Amino acid sequence: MKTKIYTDFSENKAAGKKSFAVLIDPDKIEGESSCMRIVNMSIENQVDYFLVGGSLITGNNFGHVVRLIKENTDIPVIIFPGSSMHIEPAADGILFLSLISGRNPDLLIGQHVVAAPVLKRSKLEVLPTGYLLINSGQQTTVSYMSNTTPIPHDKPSVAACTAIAGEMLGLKLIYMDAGSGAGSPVSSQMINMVRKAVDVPLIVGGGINNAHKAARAYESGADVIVIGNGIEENPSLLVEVAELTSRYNQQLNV
Ligand code: 1GP
Repeated sequence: MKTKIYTDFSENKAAGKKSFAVLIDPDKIEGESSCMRIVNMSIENQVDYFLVGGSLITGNNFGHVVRLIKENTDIPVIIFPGSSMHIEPAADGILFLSLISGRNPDLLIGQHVVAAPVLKRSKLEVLPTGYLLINSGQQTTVSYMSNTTPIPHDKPSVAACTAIAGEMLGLKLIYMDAGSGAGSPVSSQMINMVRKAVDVPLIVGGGINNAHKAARAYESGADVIVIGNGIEENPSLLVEVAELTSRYNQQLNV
């Protein structure tokens, strides 16, 4: 069983090193050239990971996008699945998401049963992940599609207890997501409380659309931040956040 991505996550967390993941939603890619533009910028700016996926993928280019990225870079490609249909063997790993903020059995264990035999046969690194949706003020695609109630943004203790339960169940990562294009990202207070509550690496995403919000997520305790929409709207954000991540990590060596 492959463990490289998880080993990197845990070693970086132990060293206080931050990582930056660029989310590519295949539905939002307009042709190979627009995908390659983000891929090339990510290579130049030493992005740490690609996440590929979305809660609703309507087109049929998911596999094509994963393979295109893999053919052009060694940056690890991790599937961020919206359902058990989103499996592409060419990727390096998959976030095996259990939506523990919700009470929809299909997303807690149902889809996983369908995906498990396929993943078992694949060479993908499976990353068991406790996925927490946080209310950002408006309904997001993922909260609608998952038919679950997100954790209220001003209830950090609910998020912390949910994360603790996930860790106790053996989940290896916690991903707090305000939802793609969220009006406001997960609050510093909530990230901070969850950070203190669990030892596993913490991924934070949703609504991080400027470098200031990215810095706040890192300072509050996120080990990995994920940005999708913000880069689609303003590609120079990729450069800014990559520089921020690098500055943050250089301080560790001082
Ligand atoms: C969404 O966390 C990801 O699930 C990224 O969100 O597209 O808002 O950056 P954004």
